[in-house]
Amino acid sequence: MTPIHHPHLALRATTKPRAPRSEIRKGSSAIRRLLALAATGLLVAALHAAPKQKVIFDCDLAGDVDDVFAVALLLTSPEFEVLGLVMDHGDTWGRARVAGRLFYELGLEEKIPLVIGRPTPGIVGEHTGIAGESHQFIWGHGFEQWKPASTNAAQFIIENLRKYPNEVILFTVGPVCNMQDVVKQDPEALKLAKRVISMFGSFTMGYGGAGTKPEPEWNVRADIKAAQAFINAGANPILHGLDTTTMVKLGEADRTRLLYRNSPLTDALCGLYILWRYEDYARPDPTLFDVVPVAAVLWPDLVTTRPAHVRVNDQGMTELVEGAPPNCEIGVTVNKDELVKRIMDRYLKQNLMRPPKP
Ligand SMILES: [Ca+2]
Repeated sequence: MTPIHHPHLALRATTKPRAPRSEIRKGSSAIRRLLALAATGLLVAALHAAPKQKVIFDCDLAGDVDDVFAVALLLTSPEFEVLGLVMDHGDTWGRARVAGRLFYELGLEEKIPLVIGRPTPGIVGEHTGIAGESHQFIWGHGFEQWKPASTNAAQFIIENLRKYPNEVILFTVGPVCNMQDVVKQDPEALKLAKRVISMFGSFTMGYGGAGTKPEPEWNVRADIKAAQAFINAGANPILHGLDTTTMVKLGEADRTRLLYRNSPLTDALCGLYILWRYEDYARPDPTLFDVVPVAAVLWPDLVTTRPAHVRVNDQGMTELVEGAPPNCEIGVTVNKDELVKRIMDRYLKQNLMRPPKP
């Protein structure tokens, strides 16, 4: 909101009573300015009163560490009404236990449904048996004060998209096994989302960033058949692939700030981060892939996208078919430094906690 101590207004306040004509004209311009400010204030108030954006967040929490940073951004953003947090891919029950503890620590377990998707192997179609635990699962070991929603993931997503047509943003930031189930059960459902926005694909660069070749991105590679069903569902998703995510890192200075903040949310982020560091592939500065789709909704000025036609081939490559009618939008650029600055503000300035017992 525009500050009350606007320098021009302060100047007018000191104007002498017997003002010459030019000063009177300036005075009327000050009134106009005041009216404009009042109108701005009304606009800001109207924006605050606007209904929250309904979202469903489908993720593979406790796999890579970026999911929990994305969930933290969702939970610290008053712009959103989270209809449900949905677990996808691998050991979905183990993931849900981690999410359940996070909700409990923040006092959210009665407020946001925790929905469990179909458990799967690590790489669907290649591995057999359900995927094993990651080190972050330790954070949920022995924690039983959580309860999943009574519906399965596909039912939950279909029911909410049909209940609120064109109102819900559906985020997917894991392999899209649940989306495949949605498409099978109700081929029209995804089209009822206001927008489907995903961390998905690799269009002009690989995990190494600019100058590296596109490669099969994990959310595609982990279940290629599901990825093909998803991209062919006619939902016109926005896809933030490696091109706008792989360069978004959380450096040491920011991790130290999270550590010193010492709130339930930041402690959870730090605890899960340090468990994640035991993974073979983990490096000190985590890549915040999954944060980008959420940040792109909060702050559209930080990203650019363009229409594209994407085809998922049988090796998990997301190929751009130039000249074909668009079936999605893809992320093109991201302002990574400003994005990290803004998400850090959200993480540090929140005070989410369990309400004390009466
Ligand atoms: Ca993920």
